[in-house]
Amino acid sequence: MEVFPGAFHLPGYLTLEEQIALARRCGTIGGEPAGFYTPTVRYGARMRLQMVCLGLHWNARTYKYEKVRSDYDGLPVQPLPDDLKALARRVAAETGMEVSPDLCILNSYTEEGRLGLHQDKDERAETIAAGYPVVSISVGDSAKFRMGGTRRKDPLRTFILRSGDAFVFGGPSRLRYHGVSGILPGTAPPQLEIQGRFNLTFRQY
Ligand code: MD6
Ligand code: FE
Repeated sequence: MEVFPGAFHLPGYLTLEEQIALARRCGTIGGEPAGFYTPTVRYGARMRLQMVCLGLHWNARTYKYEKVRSDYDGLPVQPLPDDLKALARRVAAETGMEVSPDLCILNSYTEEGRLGLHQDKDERAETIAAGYPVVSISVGDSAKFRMGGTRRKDPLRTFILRSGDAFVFGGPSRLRYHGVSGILPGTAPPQLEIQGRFNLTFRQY
């Protein structure tokens, strides 16, 4: 369903089996040596989530992408697996959009997790101008996801992102402010056997 021009919420995109497999996968990726860590942003604040990037690393101090985690441990970033790339392409195609993702940011939230209001604007200017979408997939606990306009002060709408939901935002919505204002504890399907929430955002650099 199109929630803003170029922004689509696809509830229940993944089957329960796919959610189980993806949740496991996220745990495995996060447990690798170049796995989950808590980023510290420019002004010294620790983010209220754990992150691991695939394909290209997002440096929380410079807001730039790089091949090694120079703001944390210097380890080379893990590659972005082809099947995950293909999954993101399929989601985008479902909304009539096209994207060739070369990186993914995987976030892990506990029940206290949050993500402040932000724009995704650290990809190449050409990519953003062309409106290539960011494709988001969530598994685990539900999240309160807020989305506004292209100015921080614009009014916000809240969407509940549940396990298996996809969210795509591109075209004229590519630079809308958005964030996660809270996690709804204990809402993950029990078959996932996880607490908390994983969110993957696939992007084209
Ligand atoms: C999250 N997602 O859902 C954080 N960004 O945990 C994002 O910040 C995000 O969902 C760009 C596009 C889709 C998203
Ligand atoms: Fe974002």
